[in-house]
Amino acid sequence: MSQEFVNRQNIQWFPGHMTKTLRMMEADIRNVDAVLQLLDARIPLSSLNPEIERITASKPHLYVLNKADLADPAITEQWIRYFKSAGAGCVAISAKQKGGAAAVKKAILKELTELTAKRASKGMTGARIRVMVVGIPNVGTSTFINTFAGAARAKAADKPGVTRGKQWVTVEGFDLLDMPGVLWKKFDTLEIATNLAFIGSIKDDILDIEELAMGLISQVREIYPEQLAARYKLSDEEMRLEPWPLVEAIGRRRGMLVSGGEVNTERASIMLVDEFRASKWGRISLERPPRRRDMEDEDDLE
Ligand SMILES: Nc1nc2c(ncn2[C@@H]2O[C@H](COP(=O)(O)OP(=O)(O)OP(=O)(O)O)[C@@H](O)[C@H]2O)c(=O)[nH]1
Ligand SMILES: [Mg+2]
Repeated sequence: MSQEFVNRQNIQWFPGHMTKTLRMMEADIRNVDAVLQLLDARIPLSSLNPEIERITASKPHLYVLNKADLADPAITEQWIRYFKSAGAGCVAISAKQKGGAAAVKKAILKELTELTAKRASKGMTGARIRVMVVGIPNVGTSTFINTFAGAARAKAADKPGVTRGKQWVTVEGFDLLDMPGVLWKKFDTLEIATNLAFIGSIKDDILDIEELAMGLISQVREIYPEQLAARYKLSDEEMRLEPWPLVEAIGRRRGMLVSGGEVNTERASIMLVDEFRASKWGRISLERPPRRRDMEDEDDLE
């Protein structure tokens, strides 16, 4: 199937302010002790920004698989093993829940034991730990900072591009630097681009919502057929429909008709994408870890 919605050359998913953000990160990286890179637990590798990796490589680094409440828990476990086996610090959280912030705090302190010991030996016990919090648009950095701080200190909302400038938030023992979400210029594969579009990190108004919905149901039908069928009460026959008639069938079932009895496919598509993002289809991971040679032996033991 053609996935034209992100494949067009003229799509501006890398607007000018993102270049500015990357420059800001380059300048501020010197002033922090560690980096928290938030990834979306549903698409950990597709949401891993290679530009952020490059800029932050010199600092202790922790990967936070956020929105774990929306992802398939069994797959998230596999991802944690995947990152850890590569020697990277990794925790899975839901930034909206207090427990997530506590888990990250513990992991940062573990990552920085050397630094805190060094500071203590110099009598610098009061020095706060400075952490840059980064990620792709809409991944939840501002929400995370608010939960960590126990108060709404950074603006957060259900769309990409909410944070525009950087903002320091001081919390007991920590200075957290909230950064605008940022993408990168050229996605290696179309799959990365579509995954980012599905979870809402690329502005919807530059995407074709009907193509987006068709792409999403096609992909989820492959990996979680029961969940899709259950949500829209689809028969076996309907589950075998091409994506377009399938969107029509779902829209008709929901009574989304225009005069003349045709299905309002735009409305149906918006509903489908919204319901997926609100996890009405259940907990879904769109990406699975690639198999690593060093992990295969471990799997055999299970
Ligand atoms: N279900 C769920 N939703 C979350 C979680 N973290 C954040 N969100 C929601 O995701 C949306 C985006 O959150 P923000 O904190 O504004 O994201 P951001 O990374 O700061 O985004 P930009 O500033 O736009 O780059 C909001 O609607 C949050 O409520 C999570 O762990 N689980
Ligand atoms: Mg933000």
